[in-house]
Amino acid sequence: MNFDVVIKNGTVVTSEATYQADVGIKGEIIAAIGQGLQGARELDATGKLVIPGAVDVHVHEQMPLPSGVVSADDFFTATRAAAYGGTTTVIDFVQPMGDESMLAALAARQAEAAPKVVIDYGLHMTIGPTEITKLDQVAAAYQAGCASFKLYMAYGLRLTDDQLFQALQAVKTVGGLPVIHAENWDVICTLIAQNLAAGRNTPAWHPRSRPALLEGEAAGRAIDLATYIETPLYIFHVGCNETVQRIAAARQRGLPIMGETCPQYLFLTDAAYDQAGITGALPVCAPPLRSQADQDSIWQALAHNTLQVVSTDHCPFVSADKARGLAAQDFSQIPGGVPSIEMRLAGVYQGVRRGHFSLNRWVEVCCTTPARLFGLTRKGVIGVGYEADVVIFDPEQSKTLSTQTLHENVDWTPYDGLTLTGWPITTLSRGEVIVAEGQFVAHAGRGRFVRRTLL
Ligand code: DUC
Ligand code: ZN
Repeated sequence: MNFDVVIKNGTVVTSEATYQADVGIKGEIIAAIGQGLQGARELDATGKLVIPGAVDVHVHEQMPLPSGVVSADDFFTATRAAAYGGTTTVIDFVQPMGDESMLAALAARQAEAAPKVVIDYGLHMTIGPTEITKLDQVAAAYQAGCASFKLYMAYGLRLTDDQLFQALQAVKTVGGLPVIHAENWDVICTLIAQNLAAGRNTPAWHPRSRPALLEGEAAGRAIDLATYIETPLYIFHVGCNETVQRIAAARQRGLPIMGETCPQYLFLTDAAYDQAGITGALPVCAPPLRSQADQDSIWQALAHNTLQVVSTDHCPFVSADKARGLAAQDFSQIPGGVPSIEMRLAGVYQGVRRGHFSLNRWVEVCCTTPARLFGLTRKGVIGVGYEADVVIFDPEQSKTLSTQTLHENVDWTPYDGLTLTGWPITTLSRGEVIVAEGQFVAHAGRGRFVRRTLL
């Protein structure tokens, strides 16, 4: 058999095994894995790792905030940066406004994404307070391919406990996966007000207004509601040991509770907020960065499968937008979010280099498990019949992160000066080379919406 593309002489790494083999691709599909394969185009991967395209299940592209500020990376620049970083599928969000139906909001979001996306994408459906009267639409959203539903316990989209309870019931009824932002919003609002009233208005007071203990409390409350309703629950952006402990306790009881962390919690700490001026404002995100002890706990939780996934919560705002919150002398007005979409795969690879976990676990948390949990049934695996989303990863190439070396559409990075060893050099999406030896060679609009269902 002659293949369209063969990746030759590489070390294939899956979530289960590591072995030398060629990967043969026909059209959009992996057609063979074996020795001595030949193809019209051959990519030499000698000395390199050949892994599934990475899956980032938590990104916010061109996301408008109520203040009118919009996150800086749009569907093109974010997915191009993702491709550079070895990510071949992202999942963003739909947020219905007012009395807009879930399906109308989905169609509008797809229309925004379609001309711009470079890689394949899915969408979570948001159930905010205005959707509590629309819970009869959850089935239609699921049928349309939004198999996961975002629930907030913070911000204007915050659901009260009774609303959260109803939303979890509705998602359970259709077999969807609820995903949750867990923080204690009432206490956060009180602490912000108290701190501002006392003149404590700098970014250093951002983490002090969002205590880890109460993030754990909120996660525990959500877990208890999900447990009572008998639905699985996936907890977003876990950055503190308190939430890790809640998830661990639930999993020890055999409950289907899952969690992700993000690179910012693996590489940064809350000391970043103590820096003067804009430097301390840039890394404002929620939940906030935590202590070194929390960071150590998160690496261990990934290693021991208390946390199953690393996503990014990629949501950068340019420094001028961050500066406006600072100028208002109110840390709570600094738009929250950091860029991580490009460095995630290489960042998590440092866990292999540092001895925290194996190559296979790295692939599991970045590629295979996110695909499996979120219904991307043909992605996240190097296997015959799967879509040929494949990355050639150079385990020895070092990259020092900066706005010059990254491709995100934002004028700062929280990882400035961080050197990572191991970097993706070539990325294929459904058999098409979209990044070749570090050069982006694809075009906007080639990505497809993936309709997801959970079996
Ligand atoms: N937290 C952030 O910091 N940004 C985007 C959304 C979120 O939950
Ligand atoms: Zn988010």
